[in-house]
Amino acid sequence: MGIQWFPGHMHVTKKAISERMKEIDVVIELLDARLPGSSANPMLGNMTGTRPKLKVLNKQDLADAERTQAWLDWYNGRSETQAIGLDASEKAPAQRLIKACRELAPNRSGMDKPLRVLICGVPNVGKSTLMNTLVGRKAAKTGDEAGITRVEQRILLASDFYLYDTPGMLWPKIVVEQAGFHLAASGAVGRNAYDEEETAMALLNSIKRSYAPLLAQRYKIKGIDDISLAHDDELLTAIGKARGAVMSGGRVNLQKAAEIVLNDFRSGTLGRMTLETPDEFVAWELAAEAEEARKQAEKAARRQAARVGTRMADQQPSED
Ligand SMILES: Nc1nc2c(ncn2[C@@H]2O[C@H](COP(=O)(O)OP(=O)(O)OP(=O)(O)O)[C@@H](O)[C@H]2O)c(=O)[nH]1
Ligand SMILES: [Mg+2]
Repeated sequence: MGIQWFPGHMHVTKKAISERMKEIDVVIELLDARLPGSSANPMLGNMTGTRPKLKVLNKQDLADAERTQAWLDWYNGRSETQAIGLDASEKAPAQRLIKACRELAPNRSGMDKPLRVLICGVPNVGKSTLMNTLVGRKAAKTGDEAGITRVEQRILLASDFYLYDTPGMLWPKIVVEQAGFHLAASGAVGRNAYDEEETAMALLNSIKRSYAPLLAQRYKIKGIDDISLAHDDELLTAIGKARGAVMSGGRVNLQKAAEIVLNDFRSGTLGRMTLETPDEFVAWELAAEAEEARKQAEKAARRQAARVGTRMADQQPSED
């Protein structure tokens, strides 16, 4: 079933955003540039309707620059979206964002028709940090943890420019299994909703495909000839050994090894990397949809068989 996290407060946020949408002119969806497919909310299209949308690939400083460009080209190649890359703490690029918003709703300006922009995105992606950079002061609370912002907050950027910061939100069913792991690895999922060993292994699986040399460099792994072909548990064990995460008796402490890998990825210590390409993500989505359709068909067939069974039982002559 993969990782799922849609606690009650996200349900409340979803309702609040849908309600607020009536008076919003532009929607900014902040994506994590290290996982631009996995961090895109599939419900957002329905929630925002025809409003202009801007996808912002944030935490660009932690992502692979070449892949960020590939994702920007991919999003910008679709008629319904516009995308730009950003590092939420940098002032100058943030100004580009303000300009882009104004261009998306040129009819909104002046105090009687202020431009109203809503910022949304998965937990911990940097929404409040971006708000603070845009207004030039610490107006919203930030923190390296999912679920810092609890209620919507409106900030005046100028007398005719309102910004709404919203609490981080995921969606009720994450159908792409890799997306759940990538989100958890990035810090977008509450700590009790995922297993760290399993997530670290899934993360290593994504990293080793494209960034095996960075793993070799960071962990000085011994005993594995080709990291890109290693099994995920073998890799995690080797990392644990290399980093001294060993218990009495010599067994590797996989939990500790997993924490090391997750922390190194989150902080950027492992190097700049992007876990997915547009082509990979589209293929995962198609595979997940096909699997979902197969399950639904199986369920329908089971229901049909049960109905036929009941009908036949009803038609049997009674024994007495
Ligand atoms: N490296 C890097 N870190 C960032 C960037 N933007 C935000 N962060 C960090 O990411 C963490 C989360 O930032 P917040 O602004 O609190 O994220 P949020 O999206 O408001 O999170 P919630 O309110 O929990 O949904 C903080 O530790 C920030 O310092 C960025 O562009 N680059
Ligand atoms: Mg926040």
